[in-house]
Amino acid sequence: MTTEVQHSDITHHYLRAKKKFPNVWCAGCGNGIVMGALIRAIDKLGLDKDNVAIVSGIGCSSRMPVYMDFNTLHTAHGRALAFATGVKMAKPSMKVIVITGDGDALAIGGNHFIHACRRNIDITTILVNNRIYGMTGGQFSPTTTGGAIATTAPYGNYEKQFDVVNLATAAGASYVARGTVYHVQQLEKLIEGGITKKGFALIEAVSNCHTYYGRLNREGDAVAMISWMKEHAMPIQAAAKLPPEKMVGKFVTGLIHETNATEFCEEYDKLVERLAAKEAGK
Ligand SMILES: Cc1ncc(C[n+]2csc(CCOP(=O)(O)OP(=O)(O)O)c2C)c(N)n1
Ligand code: SF4
Repeated sequence: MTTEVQHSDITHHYLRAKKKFPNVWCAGCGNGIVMGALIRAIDKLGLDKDNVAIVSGIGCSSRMPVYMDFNTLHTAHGRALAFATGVKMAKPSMKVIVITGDGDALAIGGNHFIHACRRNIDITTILVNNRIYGMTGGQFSPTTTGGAIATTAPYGNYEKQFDVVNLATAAGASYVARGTVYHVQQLEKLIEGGITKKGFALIEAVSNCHTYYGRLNREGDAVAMISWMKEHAMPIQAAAKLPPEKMVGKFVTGLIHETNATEFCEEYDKLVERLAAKEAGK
């Protein structure tokens, strides 16, 4: 933890405040809330800035590493996890954090996503789920709610949506959580847990794109969309006590799945050791 920095200055200490601001996000976008939660989680864990790499693809949420003063890679759309895997393999001691959108991670990057979970590589992924392509003007994504309007679904989206946490759990991730930009302290804690977990960690951050999703679906402005999260999120402990009919229309938040499984970089190191020993005739 930085001792010379006052709590109120924490975010600025970790931002490229003089070079990269003002930011591109619409006023009220959840992306800034997620970025603040990530910064506070990193500060709380006392991580050395030089030992953190933040990687993203392309999208509004994927702009985050541009603003943050760490080792950062703003890569190609959908390819954040492929680049992050390379960073982690080259420097396993580094904390590698991926910021991605629902389109970036689950559409063009869907294959990278499931295989990163399957490999259980020690990367923390924060998937900002605003249920739409924000940056390119509101096209539907793999998490757009069935029936919802998007610029590419003017009569309503007839595709089924992914449940991100179920997908990550089934694919083999070690730590799977869901938070929202309303429940910011919980989100911060979930991110902290993901960073400290050995193996692949997925934190879905339910966020708002009022500019496209909210406007097209008459869900209102940022305040209305974030208030909706307050009304419809149910902590996993409370959800477990409720009958199914009380959960209709609600979604579960918190740490949803955690397991200890072999981690990719460690398995790779063991293989290298084994082959080196064999070559040395041991
Ligand atoms: C290879 C490639 N295909 C498509 C695009 C166009 N593109 C840029 S951002 C984006 C979608 C972003 O949506 P999402 O990942 O959900 O992030 P958000 O903007 O909503 O945060 C697309 C399709 C691109 N930049 N590169
Ligand atoms: S377009 Fe949507 S996701 Fe992008 S900055 Fe604006 S509100 Fe946020």
